[in-house]
Amino acid sequence: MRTLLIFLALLVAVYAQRGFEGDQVLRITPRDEEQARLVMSLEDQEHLQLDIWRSPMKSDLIIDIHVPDSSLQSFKVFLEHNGIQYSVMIEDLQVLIDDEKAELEQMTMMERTASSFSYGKYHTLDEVYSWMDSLAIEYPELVEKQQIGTSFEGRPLYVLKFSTGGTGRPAIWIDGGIHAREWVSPASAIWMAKKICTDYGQEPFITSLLRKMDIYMEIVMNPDGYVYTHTKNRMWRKTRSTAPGRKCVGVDANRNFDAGFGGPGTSNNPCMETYHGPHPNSEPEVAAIVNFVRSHRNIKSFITIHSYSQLLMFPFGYKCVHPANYQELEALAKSAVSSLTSLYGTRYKVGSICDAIYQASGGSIDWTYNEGIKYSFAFELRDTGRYGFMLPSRQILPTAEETWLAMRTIMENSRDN
Ligand code: BHK
Ligand code: ZN
Repeated sequence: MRTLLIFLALLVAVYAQRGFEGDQVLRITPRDEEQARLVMSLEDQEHLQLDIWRSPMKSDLIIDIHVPDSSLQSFKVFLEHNGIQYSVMIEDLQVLIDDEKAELEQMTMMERTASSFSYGKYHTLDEVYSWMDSLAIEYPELVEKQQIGTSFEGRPLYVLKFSTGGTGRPAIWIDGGIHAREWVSPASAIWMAKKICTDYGQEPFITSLLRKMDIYMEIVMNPDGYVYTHTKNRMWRKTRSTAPGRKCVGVDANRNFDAGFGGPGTSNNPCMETYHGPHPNSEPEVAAIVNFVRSHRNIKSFITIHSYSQLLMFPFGYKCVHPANYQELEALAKSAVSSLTSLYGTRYKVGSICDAIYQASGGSIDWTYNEGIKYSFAFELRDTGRYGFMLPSRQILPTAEETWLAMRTIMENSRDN
């Protein structure tokens, strides 16, 4: 009997999804840097299990923080005791997760019979990977799926190559899903991939661009993490790598590149969300990009897609120094964002990573910039915090459409320079 109970308990532990019942996301508005520091210092209190969704930025000190039900009381008491203002942004995180899950599992009759794909919904990794095959079959002259590596857990890392032929053409790189929980990033990249296909031969911009350049899209940069957000913990950010003697799982892939590795804005604690990993490129998902970029040698523009905060950023993040072509990057970013805003009025901020948010080392675009890719950009898509990482699927299409306008501006510019 006892062994049976232990066995059942283990079974539950292995298969259960992490629950977020009663968890809240609070928006904290510190009065000054002192208060912001005080709140941020609580992240080290591991028993509180605080999960920072948005760190204080240069422009405003707002902190969004996911607080588990178990520490909610004491955390609110702490804030009130210290006179720190906050509001509840998400009342019960599990409610949003349940809604999203129900929607994900509900497939319309049309999708089932026509095996078509809903661009306005979130999808599992399996669905994304079979959609890639369908796209390559539907547009054989334009799209090719290539494997650039293997994830820590053994999943293939795929890029879609959009090309009309030629050899050694200059190229544009776009990646999504480096952080697992930022679901609108791969969802938008999927829509953009389809957009490229349907517009080619119809619309002058993309048609002429693809006569000169190739586009590579890695839709899900961190597939292990992505699967984990679907099966175990919706709020997972990092990779899923482990190492002997390491207490916690995963590395922040956007701290693992060789640009100021281990510097400000990273953690050497493997249990933290910004853990930089044991050494640069330790993550196979990062090493795959590094090898790809190095061997391609002719990438003009490298664009990485995150969420959330509505920002368009460029180097540097590991140091607070402006890059040589700062003026040009800033002007280009402003023009890209004004095009984005023209569609639905969504407002973005632009700037170097350090100016726009905070110092953060080991990020992909700092490394690519230092490798000579002068048009290296990072998007933070919708929203500004109402839903954060739980952006409802009804916002996927408008997000993708507006982002595409900014993307076009950047691509056009890197083509002509
Ligand atoms: C983006 C690109 C380069 C450096 C930092 C960032 C901000 C990003 C991060 O890595 O901390 C914030 C984030 O995940 C939410 O998308
Ligand atoms: Zn991110």
